[in-house]
Amino acid sequence: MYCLLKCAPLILAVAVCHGWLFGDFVRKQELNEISLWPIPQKFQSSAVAFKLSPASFQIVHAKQSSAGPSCSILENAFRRYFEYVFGDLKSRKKVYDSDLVELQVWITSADPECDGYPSLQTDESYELSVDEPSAVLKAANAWGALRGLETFSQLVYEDDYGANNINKTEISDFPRFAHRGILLDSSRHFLPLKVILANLEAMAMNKFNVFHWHIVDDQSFPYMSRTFPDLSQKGAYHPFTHVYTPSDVKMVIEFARMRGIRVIPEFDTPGHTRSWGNGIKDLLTPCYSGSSPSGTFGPVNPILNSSYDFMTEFFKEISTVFPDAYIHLGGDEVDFSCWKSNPDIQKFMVQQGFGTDYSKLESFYVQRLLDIVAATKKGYMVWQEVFDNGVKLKADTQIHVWKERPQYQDEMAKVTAAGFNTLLSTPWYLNRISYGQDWVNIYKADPQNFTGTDAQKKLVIGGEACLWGEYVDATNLTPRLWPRASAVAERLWSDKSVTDVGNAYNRLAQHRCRMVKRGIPAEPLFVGHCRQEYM
Ligand code: CP6
Repeated sequence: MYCLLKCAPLILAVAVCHGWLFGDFVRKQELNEISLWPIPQKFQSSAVAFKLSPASFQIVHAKQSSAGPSCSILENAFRRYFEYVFGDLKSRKKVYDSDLVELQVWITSADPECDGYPSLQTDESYELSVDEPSAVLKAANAWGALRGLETFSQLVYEDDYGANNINKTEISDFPRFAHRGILLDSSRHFLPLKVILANLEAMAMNKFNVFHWHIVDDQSFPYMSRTFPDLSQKGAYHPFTHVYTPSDVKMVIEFARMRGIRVIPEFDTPGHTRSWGNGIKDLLTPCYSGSSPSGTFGPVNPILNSSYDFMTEFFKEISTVFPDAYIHLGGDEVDFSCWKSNPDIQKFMVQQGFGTDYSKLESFYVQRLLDIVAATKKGYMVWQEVFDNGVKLKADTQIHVWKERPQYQDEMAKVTAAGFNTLLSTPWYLNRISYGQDWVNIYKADPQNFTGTDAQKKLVIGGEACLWGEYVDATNLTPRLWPRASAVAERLWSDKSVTDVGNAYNRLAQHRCRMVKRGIPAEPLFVGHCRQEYM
C-alpha cells in the first residue's frame, strides 16, 4: 500500500509524458519545454519556434568577444555541440532554411581563460538569448560559455517533420554550488581510459565540474609514478595493461579541462594503502600476532621518518602532475588493530604520551602529512574522520562528509560551526543500489538542510556523487552512475526551490534519453521508451 501511494504520482507523470491524457499536441508542447537538465536559475521561453538547419546554422565567436579561433576550449566545444545538435540530421537529404542563422558566443571579460584550468573560484555564469536572426550566448569566460553551450544544445528539439527547432528563449544561469563532483574509483577495478573519458563527457552534459579521481587504494595502485615506478610496477593489477601512464593522466586532465572539469586526485593515507606496500619497503606497519610479525601489514607506519621522506617526494610529484589547487588526502577508516599489535608502535605511543588513544597517533601522522602537502602550495580535502579526530587543519581545508552516523546534518553543522568549508556525499553514495526509483531520495537531499546560521550555510561548497568500485567496472559503471548522478547535478546547480519530483521526473526521463542518444548508456528511471534507443 505504501508503495502504491508513493508510486501513484509517478505513474500519472508517465501517463502524461506518453500523451495518454492530453493527446499528441499537448504532449509535444510539454516535451519541448521541459527537457532542460539541470534547470536554469532564470528561464523564460515563448511558443515562437525557429528552425535550425545544419547547412545554414553556425556557432561563431561574436565580433565583440575577447576570445577567437585561438581559443581551443571554445573551438573544440563549438564542434562538439554542433555535432550534438545536428549529428543525426546531417546525413538526411531534407533541405530547409534556418530561421536562426547563428549562435554568437560573446566572452565579455578581458581574459577568456582559454589556456587556464577551472578552479573553485571559476565564474560559470552565462546568459543565453535565442531570437531571430541570431542567438547570443554571453559569458565572462570560456567556462561559462561551455555551460551555456550545453543549455543551448538541450533547447533544440526535432519537430514532426524531422527538422530541428528552437523556441524563442531568455536564460540567465549560474550554479548554486561551486563544487559539483563525481568520485570514480579506479583501484578496486581498473577503469579503462575510454570509460573515464565517456563519463567526463556525461559529466559535462550534467554541468558537473569536478572529477574526484580515487585513483589508488588497498587493492591496486594503477597510477604510474615517475619518482617511484615500483608503486604501479608491483602494486597495479597488471604492470603494463592496468596502469595510467603519465600521458594517460595528461589526457584525462586535458579532456576534463576542455569541458570545464577539474581533476582532483585522491591519494588516501594512512589507511587504504595495502597496494602501496608492494612497491615501497617499510612503508606499511608490520602487524604482530603475539610477539612475532604475522606477515600482514596495516596502515602507513607513522613512527618512521622514512615514511615522511617518502610522502614528501611522492606528493612533490603529485603536485606537479595534477594542476588543480586541491589534492584529496583521504584519511578515512583507519584500522587501529595492526598499530595496536605492534610493539614498536606501542612504545612510541608511551613516549608521545598518547596513552591508548590511537586516534592521537592517526592525528600525529595526518598533521605531518598536511604540513608536507602544504609545502607544495596545494590546498587539501580530507574525509570527515580527520576533522572528527581533532587534527589541526589549515583554514582553507575542505571537509568531505560521507558517514551515515552521526547524521550528516549534524556533521555539517559541526564542521561549519568550526569555520571549515565542507562538501556532502552521504546521501549520494551511488554504489548503494536498490529496487525502485532511488533517484528520488538522491534528488531530495539538500546539502544546506541542517541547523545553522547563514554564515554556516555559506561554507557549504557543494557535494559529490560517489561510485565506489567494489562492484563496478567498465561493464556496469556508466548505467549505474547515470542518470542517478543527474539527480545530484540538479540539486547542486539549480535553485534551492527546485524540488518538484513530478516535474523532475519528466525532464529527467528525457534528459536520460538525450544521454542515450549521445552515446551514454544511462539506465531507465522506470517504464517507457526513448525515441532513439541505445544500440
Ligand atoms: N574506500 C575508501 C571505500 C569507502 C571509503 N573509502 C566506502 C565506505 C563505505 C561505503 C562505500 C565506500 N570503499 N577508501 C569511505 C570514504 Cl558504503
